[in-house]
Amino acid sequence: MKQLKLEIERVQSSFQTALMQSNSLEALEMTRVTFLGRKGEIAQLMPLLKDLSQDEKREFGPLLNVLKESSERAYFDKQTLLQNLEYEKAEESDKNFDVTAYKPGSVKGSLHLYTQATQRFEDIFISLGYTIADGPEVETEFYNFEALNIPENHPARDMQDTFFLKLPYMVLRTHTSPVQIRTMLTQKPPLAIASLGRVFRYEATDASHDFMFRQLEGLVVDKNISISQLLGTIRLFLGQFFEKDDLQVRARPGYFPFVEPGLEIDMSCPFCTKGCSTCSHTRWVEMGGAGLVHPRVLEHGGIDPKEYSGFAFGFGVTRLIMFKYRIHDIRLLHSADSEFLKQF
Ligand code: FA5
Repeated sequence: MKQLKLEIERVQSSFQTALMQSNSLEALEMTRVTFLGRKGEIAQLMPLLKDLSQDEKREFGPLLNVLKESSERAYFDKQTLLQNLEYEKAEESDKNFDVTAYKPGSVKGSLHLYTQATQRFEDIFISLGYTIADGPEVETEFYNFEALNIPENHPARDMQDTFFLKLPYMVLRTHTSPVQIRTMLTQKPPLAIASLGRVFRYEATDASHDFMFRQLEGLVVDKNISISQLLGTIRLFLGQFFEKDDLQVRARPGYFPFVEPGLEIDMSCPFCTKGCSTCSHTRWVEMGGAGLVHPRVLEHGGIDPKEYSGFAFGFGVTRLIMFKYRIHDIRLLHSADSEFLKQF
C-alpha cells in the first residue's frame, strides 16, 4: 500500500521533470510515450489496483485517475506552447526569405504569345486614342445575335456555329461584336473602343481553326465616319503589329448583317512578294471582316443613325499571331507544350 503511494509520487515527479526537460516536439513525444502511452509508466500502475482491498481501491483509484488526467492536461499545455514557438520561429525565418534571390540555372517563365499580342494591340489602340472595352464570354443571344441585326431563324445565324448553354437565351459568344452593343448602350458618341477576348464556335478543329480562339474588335462612332478612315486605321494597326511600313490592305465586298457595306479585309502576305505556301501563292491573306455600322445596329445601341455613323472591324487575333510568328498549326498555340511556348 505504502509502496503504491510512493510509486505514484515517483511517477508524478519523474513525469514533471521529463516534461520540463522536453524542449522540442520530438522530445515531448518521447515523454508522452514513456508516461502516457499504452504501455507507459502510468498505465503500468493500473494493474496494481486489482490486488488491493475494496477500501484501498476507493482511496487509490481516484488518485491514479487524478495522476492520469493532470498529466495529460500538462502534456497538452506543453504541446501547445512548443507548437506556438515553432510557428513563431517559422514566421521569423519566412521574413528573411528573399523572393528576389536568383538561383543560377533556374528556368524563367515568359508571357504567353496571347498576352504579348494583347498588350501590343492595346498599346497600339491606346496610342490612337481608343479606350479598351471588355465583354462577357457567356453572352445573351440578344447581344450576340439580335442586337447585331441577326434575327432568330435568319440564315445568318448559321454563319457562326454556336455553343448553346442550358441557361435560357445564353450562348458562349461566337465573336467579340456584342461588345459593340454593350459599348454603345453605356457610352455616348463620339466613341472609339477596341476589345480583345476569347470567342467560341462549335467547329471541327484543323490547323487553322479551333473551337476557341481570340478576336480583336474595333468600333468608332462619330459624325461623318467613312470607309477610308476604316481602311486607314486597319492599315495602321496591322503595319504597327507586323512592324512593316509597306504592308498593304485590300477590301473585298463581304456580308456581315451588322455592317453595311460589309468588307472582307485581306493583307499583303507578310512573308513574300511573289507568292508562297502561306498565302497559297496569291500574295494576299484574309484577316477579318469590317464595314460601316448598320443603321439598325446603331439604333439598337441607342444612337441616332441620322446624326451619327460608325465603322467596325473584327480580326482573328489567333490568325494575326500565327502569321507574325510563323506558327503553322493553331493547336500548338493552344497547347501547354512548354518546348514550343518557350521559343517566344
Ligand atoms: C466575325 O466574327 C465578325 N464578328 C467580324 C466583324 C466585326 C465583321 C465587325 C464586321 C464588323 P468571322 O466569322 O469572319 O467574322 O471571323 C473573323 C475572323 O476570326 C476570321 O477572319 C478569322 O481570322 C477568325 N476565325 C474565324 N473562325 C475561326 C476559327 N474557328 N479558328 C480561328 N480563327 C477563326
